Amino acid sequence: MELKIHLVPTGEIVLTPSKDGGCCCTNCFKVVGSEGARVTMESALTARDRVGVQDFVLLENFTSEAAFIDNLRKRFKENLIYTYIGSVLVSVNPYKELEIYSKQHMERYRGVNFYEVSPHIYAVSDNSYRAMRTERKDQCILISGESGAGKTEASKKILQYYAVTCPASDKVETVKDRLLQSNPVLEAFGNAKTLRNDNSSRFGKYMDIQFDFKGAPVGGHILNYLLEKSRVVHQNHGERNFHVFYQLIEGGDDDLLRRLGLERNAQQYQYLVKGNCPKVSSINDKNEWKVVRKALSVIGFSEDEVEELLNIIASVLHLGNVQFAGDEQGNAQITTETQIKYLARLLGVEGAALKEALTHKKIIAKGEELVSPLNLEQAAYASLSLSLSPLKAVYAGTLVQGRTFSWLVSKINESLAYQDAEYPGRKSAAVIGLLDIYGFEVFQHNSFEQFCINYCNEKLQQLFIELTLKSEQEEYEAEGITWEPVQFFNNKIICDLVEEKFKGIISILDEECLRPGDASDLTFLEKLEDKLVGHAHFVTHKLADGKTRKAMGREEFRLLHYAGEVNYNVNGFLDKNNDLLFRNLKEAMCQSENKILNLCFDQSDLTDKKRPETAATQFKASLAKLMEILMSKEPSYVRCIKPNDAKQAARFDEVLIRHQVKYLGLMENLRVRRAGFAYRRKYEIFLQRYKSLCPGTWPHWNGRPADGVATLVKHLGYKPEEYKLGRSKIFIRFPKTLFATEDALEVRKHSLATTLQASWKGYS
Ligand code: AOV
Ligand code: MG
Repeated sequence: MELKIHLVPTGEIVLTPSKDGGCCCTNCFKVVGSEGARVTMESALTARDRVGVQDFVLLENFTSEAAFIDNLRKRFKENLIYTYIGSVLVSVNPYKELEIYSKQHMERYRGVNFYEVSPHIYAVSDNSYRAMRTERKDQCILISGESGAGKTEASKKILQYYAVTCPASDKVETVKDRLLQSNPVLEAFGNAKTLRNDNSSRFGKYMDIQFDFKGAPVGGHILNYLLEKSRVVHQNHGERNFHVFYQLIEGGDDDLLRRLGLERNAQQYQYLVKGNCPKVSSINDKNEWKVVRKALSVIGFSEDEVEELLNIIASVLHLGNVQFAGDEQGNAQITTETQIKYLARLLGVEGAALKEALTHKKIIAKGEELVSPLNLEQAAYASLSLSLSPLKAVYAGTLVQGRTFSWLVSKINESLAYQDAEYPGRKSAAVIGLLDIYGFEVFQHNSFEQFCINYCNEKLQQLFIELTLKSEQEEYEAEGITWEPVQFFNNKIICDLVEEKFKGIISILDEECLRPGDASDLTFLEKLEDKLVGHAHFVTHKLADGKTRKAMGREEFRLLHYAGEVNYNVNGFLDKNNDLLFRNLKEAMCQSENKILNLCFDQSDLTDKKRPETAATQFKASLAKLMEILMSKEPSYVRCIKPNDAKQAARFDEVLIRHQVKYLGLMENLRVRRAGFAYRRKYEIFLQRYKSLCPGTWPHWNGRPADGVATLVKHLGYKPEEYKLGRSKIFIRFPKTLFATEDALEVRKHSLATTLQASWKGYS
């Protein structure tokens, strides 16, 4: 039988059956033997070796990537998915449920210092919470890692931790519920199955959790970033549309489906079968539908609003099934009356007006409206394989989805908004922000969306580099300790390549979008080649000397991202960046009786002469704002690693993991952390942990903690080159010094426990 020996700080030895092998704290080691057997200190220490070190800074060979990976592997094998690099949490996706998220586990981390318990997402949550409470400073937790690495799961665990452990009252309970329930709703409308992840976030999310002066969560606010709208009309092979469509079709009751004119068969809908995988084994759409319906009610959506929302969802599906044919003159005609009938009813528009909008082009020239029918052949020619009319339906579909999603977020924000009953208008005391964006992704075919997603990841990586290095440097300075800077790859060069004014890819793209005449995706690529050829992180089939690179397609450019190379196909870049809805479709939407659409498309859309900013420029501006928000807060980091591409448990793909360790800059992170000193701790905490090792400090030290630590380390025989005393912390240079102290502590606890047991025996 497998047992755990649990050496608690008071010195007792507790033998408990090991459940899933998961370690519950730093002092837990799995040992093999029968219950009641005597466990020697040596076997306990050997067990500790087996599970590796819980903080990479304690690795003896800290510059070795092999040692790093080895430690990660040892821990992963033991289901220890969390490891620190100082205060940064590294998390490896276990791809299976672990029993480490119970209420008891949460309690174990409450109010406890980082290093007293084993690494956990709850430790990071608790640490941020306590820092917010004691220092009254806003916090943020930045979760990064590639698609499928576990960011969204981590953010949900953090939210659950606050919901369970923070002080409560009736009103707070409502807010907690709403905060938690916002997840299933946003995931239904904004997540989808991709090749990388069955529940991939297709939008970026930053959520502020607002706390009052007593530390209770009292409100929240969500900022959403660029939804991958194009998914609504097209999915790559093996991928799906947003979950909500399948949930509705599988889970909606018969009456509802009848009202919406939908059949309970996803195969019927063009927009649901492009990826040829409407069913996914890991997803139960029917059950999820129930969860989402309940969540909508908890958040405070009225029955009418839900109905209007579902009308829109259903109409997107009908829109996808509208078909066109050319009449004798070659003009586009709609051949599917049923769809128009449903669309008219669901959207609350005139059927004739909708038909007209889908088959005609309207332009305003010199103040005059010109309406002309769309010619199917011309249109087909103009947009290659797609004819223009369905293309308009496509536009309507994506825009409706995009705007509906934004409406959904604003509605959730209304419901989460903090209102101080005594002092209306008073802001919450402090916030903890959670950032969960779409992870870096590379597919066979990468388009505008991947370009934006990967750019967003570059920005986040840059923030990580700046803040970790900067804060490290600041800490040494504040403590009056000299250090040597570490070389690292700064990805600013790639961020500049994308976003720099006039010279960057976004500027060049905007220029092409605004240029009248023959601007196309290919002319955009030519412009990129002209301006960027020779850049260290930009590659196309054209070489600087005018020759061509054979291995690359003529419609592609490659960016050498911090996380790897990605080839982007320029097809659709201009359209997606322009993000324009045809005027007559816009008019039709503005006339809609559907209240949500009415809010999403208002008349100013028609009268506003100013050209709206392009999608990429809006995204760039919103990211810049996000960086400002994050910079103004105290950050904590969770770096997520994906163990394999097969989404399987217990599979540690070393090549894949090594690649992530490299691009996440974890080795540099570790080196910086170790540049001077492997370990640092506030005097109070250090003294509390080790005071039993020195007669001068045990059981109490009455003077200044700094002097107590000085007495303690002198007694322990620390050599002058092994440590430094800063203003508020002790800095220890080598892990072995700390290991020796930790071992001494174990021995001390052991002997204390033996003494205790001996004395108990004496009583019995
Ligand atoms: P992501 O957010 O990082 O990808 P998720 O958080 O959605 O990745 O995780 C992907 C899947 O891995 C989840 O659906 C779970 O099945 C599993 N998983 C992740 N973390 C855990 C955990 N701690 N315990 C158990 N299973 C886990 V993306 O949104 O695609 O960038 O864009
Ligand atoms: Mg996610």
